[in-house]
Amino acid sequence: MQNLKTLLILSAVLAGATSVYAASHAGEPMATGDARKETATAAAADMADGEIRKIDMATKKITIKHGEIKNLDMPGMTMVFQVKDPAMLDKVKAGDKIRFKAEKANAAIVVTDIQPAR
Ligand SMILES: [Cu+2]
Repeated sequence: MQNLKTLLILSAVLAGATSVYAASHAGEPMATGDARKETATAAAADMADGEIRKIDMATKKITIKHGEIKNLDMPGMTMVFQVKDPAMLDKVKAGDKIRFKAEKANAAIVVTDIQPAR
């Protein structure tokens, strides 16, 4: 019975990840080939939920109240991130709900992708 429960939870998680992928990539051409598809799905699964608290154009930093960031093993919190490309800050504003990708780069954690949340 325990195994069945685990399987159901796992299925639900996988279904959720798949629908997030579909939603965030709507309008983009579908990747072709299994290898590319797996890479894209893994990247989507690395996206974390967040809400923008503050954008500092002068220092190119963004404050995000974020949920768990699985690829960084980080629980939810509010923190300041650097951004990979300052142009990313032009598309968003304080209060926006987003999905974003953050990666460790040297000693800093850098936001490498921001998408509007749906
Ligand atoms: Cu954090």
